[in-house]
Amino acid sequence: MSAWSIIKNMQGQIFKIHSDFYYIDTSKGVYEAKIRDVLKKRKDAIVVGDFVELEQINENSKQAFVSKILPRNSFIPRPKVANINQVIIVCAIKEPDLDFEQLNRYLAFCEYYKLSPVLCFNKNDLEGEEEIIAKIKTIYEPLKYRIIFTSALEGNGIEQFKEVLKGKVTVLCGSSGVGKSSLINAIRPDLSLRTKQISEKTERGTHTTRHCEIITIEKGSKIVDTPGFSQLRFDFLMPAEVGLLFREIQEIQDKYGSCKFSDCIHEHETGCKIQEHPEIIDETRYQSYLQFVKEAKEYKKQVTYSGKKTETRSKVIHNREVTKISSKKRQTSRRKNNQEINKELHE
Ligand SMILES: Nc1nc2c(ncn2[C@@H]2O[C@H](COP(=O)(O)OP(=O)(O)OP(=O)(O)O)[C@@H](O)[C@H]2O)c(=O)[nH]1
Ligand SMILES: [Mg+2]
Ligand SMILES: [Zn+2]
Repeated sequence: MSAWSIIKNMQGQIFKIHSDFYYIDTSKGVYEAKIRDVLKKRKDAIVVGDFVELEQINENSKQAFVSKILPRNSFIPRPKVANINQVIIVCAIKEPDLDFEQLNRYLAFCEYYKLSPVLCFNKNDLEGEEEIIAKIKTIYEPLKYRIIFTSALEGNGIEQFKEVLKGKVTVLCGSSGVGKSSLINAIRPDLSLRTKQISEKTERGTHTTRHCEIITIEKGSKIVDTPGFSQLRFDFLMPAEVGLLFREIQEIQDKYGSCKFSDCIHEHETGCKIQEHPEIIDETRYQSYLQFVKEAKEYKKQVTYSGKKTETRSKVIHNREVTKISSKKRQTSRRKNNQEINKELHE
């Protein structure tokens, strides 16, 4: 038996990936692992948060090989992370200026991936933004999103932030410089995560955090720090699906019935309930909606030309029937996808 032969199999969760090294949390502590050659082809398919099976090199070593990826409960592609059950969307009330469209984008993504979002408005120690705060409350409170205001710097709202994390695996999303790492440092100063120095300007495209990493806050609560990102686009679904990602659009239809045309995209069709009740949807939300529809139209055009619809590996919200792809078809294709990954991993 060679020194590299498998002693035993065990399971763990990847909490960090640095180039070819996978850091795995197991009941026996942290292991540093490489992936088996057969998995290399699928390297991109292995993400932080994945539960994996490990082959231990020998009893005393903390080095191992990842030999299998276990099925996921959830997955989001940007930031790439698996098995989370909550998203906190972090925005700053200023520095950088609050971008409502970006916020609506993150929210719609969460709805798409069926992950319950919490809105965290950070830097509320900065003064002179009462109007923004009032606007936030007017738009998002009626939508029943949980909202917290925090200051990572001065500590207000940090207890509430901690409360939200209890018992969950939470991913922090939000543009660069809004204070995601600073919020984690506020609840766990011992971690000393790298944050942008005050002297460094918050410029778009410069990221202080470079990798996703799962951090255990306390037993049962984990948080994923991620680099800021802003390139989310709705170019993977049909225009008629975008309305499913807006709670107020769903509410209007529940209250006043469906639009005249079943494929209504609430733009300028006749008999459109959304346009008949503009008081129910905030103007900035509606503008964001129209922008996302525009992106989805590009996708529709592509599909029409190529005749192929690329299936994404996620589910659409509220169990509503989605145009063209039935939920059953989605399920089989998701299952097939997982099977294919695992088959490839084992060949
Ligand atoms: N005034 C004020 N500044 C803050 C607050 N939180 C963070 N900052 C500052 O904002 C800057 C960016 O904070 P980071 O924590 O690095 O932001 P990030 O979201 O992790 O950024 P990336 O890692 O690039 O995605 C730093 O200079 C922080 O000191 C806050 O509550 N109030
Ligand atoms: Mg950071
Ligand atoms: Zn309509």
